[in-house]
Amino acid sequence: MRVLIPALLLCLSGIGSALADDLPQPMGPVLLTVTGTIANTNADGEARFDLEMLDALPQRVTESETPWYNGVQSFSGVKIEALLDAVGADGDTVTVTALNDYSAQIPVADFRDYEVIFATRINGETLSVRDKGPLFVIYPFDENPDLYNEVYFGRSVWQVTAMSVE
Ligand SMILES: Nc1nc2c(c(=O)[nH]1)N[C@H]1C(S)=C(S)[C@@H](COP(=O)(O)O)O[C@H]1N2
Ligand SMILES: [Mo]
Repeated sequence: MRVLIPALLLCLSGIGSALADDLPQPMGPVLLTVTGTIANTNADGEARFDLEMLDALPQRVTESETPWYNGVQSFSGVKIEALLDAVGADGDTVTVTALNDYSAQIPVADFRDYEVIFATRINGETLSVRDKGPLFVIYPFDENPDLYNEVYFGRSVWQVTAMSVE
């Protein structure tokens, strides 16, 4: 018994921290707020990210033609699948919402299948709001030409500020 109880407590606290982890606090301007079925937060039921926190997660570069810019551009940013892992997301769909209140529902499978990013930069420069930033959902169209259609253009939300997990 004397051994069992501490062992049990240790075990329970291990489970607790596996389920819910506090994220660090953003120090700079908050670019993205994540809500919904997430386990890891840094505010009341929300996970808020500044640029530094987004940059600390796994990144990738997508060189692609898009309907929004002339010719091939180099987009870089955080892998959305990694971001969902960081917040402990549990859901099949996300709703991504923009500054202009446009929103799109996106199946979570897309993020894994195509390594979709929230682009934070175009050709190494941070995306300004007038350049459809600060965050832009970018699919790797040139690697997957089948994606070059209205379905995926509609999921390519620019000026993203929020995402909820359902
Ligand atoms: N922020 C934001 N992103 C958006 C939209 C929008 O209205 N606002 N429209 C979506 C749709 S339906 C399409 S087809 C493309 C169109 O982009 P465009 O208006 O720049 O041509 O962007 C997508 N992303
Ligand atoms: Mo569209």
